[in-house]
Amino acid sequence: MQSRKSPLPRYYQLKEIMREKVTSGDWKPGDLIPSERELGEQYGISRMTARQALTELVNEGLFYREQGKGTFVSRNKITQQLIRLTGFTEDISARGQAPATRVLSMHMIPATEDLAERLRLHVGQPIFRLQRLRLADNEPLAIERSHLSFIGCERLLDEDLETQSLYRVLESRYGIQLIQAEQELEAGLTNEEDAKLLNLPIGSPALYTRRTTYTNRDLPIEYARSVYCGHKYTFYTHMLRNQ
Ligand code: 16G
Repeated sequence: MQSRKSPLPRYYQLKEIMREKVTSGDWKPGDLIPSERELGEQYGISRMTARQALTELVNEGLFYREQGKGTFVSRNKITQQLIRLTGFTEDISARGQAPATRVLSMHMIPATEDLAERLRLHVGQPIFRLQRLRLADNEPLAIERSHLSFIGCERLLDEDLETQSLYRVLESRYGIQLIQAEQELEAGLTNEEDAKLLNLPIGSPALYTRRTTYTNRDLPIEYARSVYCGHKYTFYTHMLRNQ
């Protein structure tokens, strides 16, 4: 460590050293950071101090942890713009990355009170429920839990939704025009199930979204609840002040 006499706390000094390694390109996105023990030995500090520095940089988003593997330098975040209504496949392809999907489950369920209200249905009406893990360049980014309702939506059970975009299937196969959506964003921490699917430690920062998408007849067609890895996503919006 540079100086024992420095008035700055030692974990803070280590944080700045590590930050500098990232800024200078010494440590690159995706690189494994030395362990607490290694940092402790290298800088003559305790493991606790090293842990505090690492944890703070994880919380700031500069590093992320992978369950059982260690701490890594974060990659540039994926930006989802919140201006045009686009789907996951379009967003990821627009970045030059390869989108992929793992269908975790799909089945018909009866509308609960909450879903019935969101999709303007009666309680008990059939809903197509689709749970997907979404990946970019083979890295898990999000879990999307979609609920769809339209006449004949049970035919979606026969679609291959691992290789096809849902928005494309709706538009080109079913002639459904997607016009607008409402979306809410909330910060949270991953629970055990989501952390496992996203390959993160339990309690990692995540962005929770709820999106309702409407057709040309202003009817809600999809209500999706999604979880995005906090360290991999930025949401972008552009605002105009009323003139
Ligand atoms: C987005 C939507 C999701 C939709 C998906 C379609 C959110 C919260 N979710 O990720 O509702 O199902 O795009 O993507 O933004 P796809 O066309 O690639 O299947």
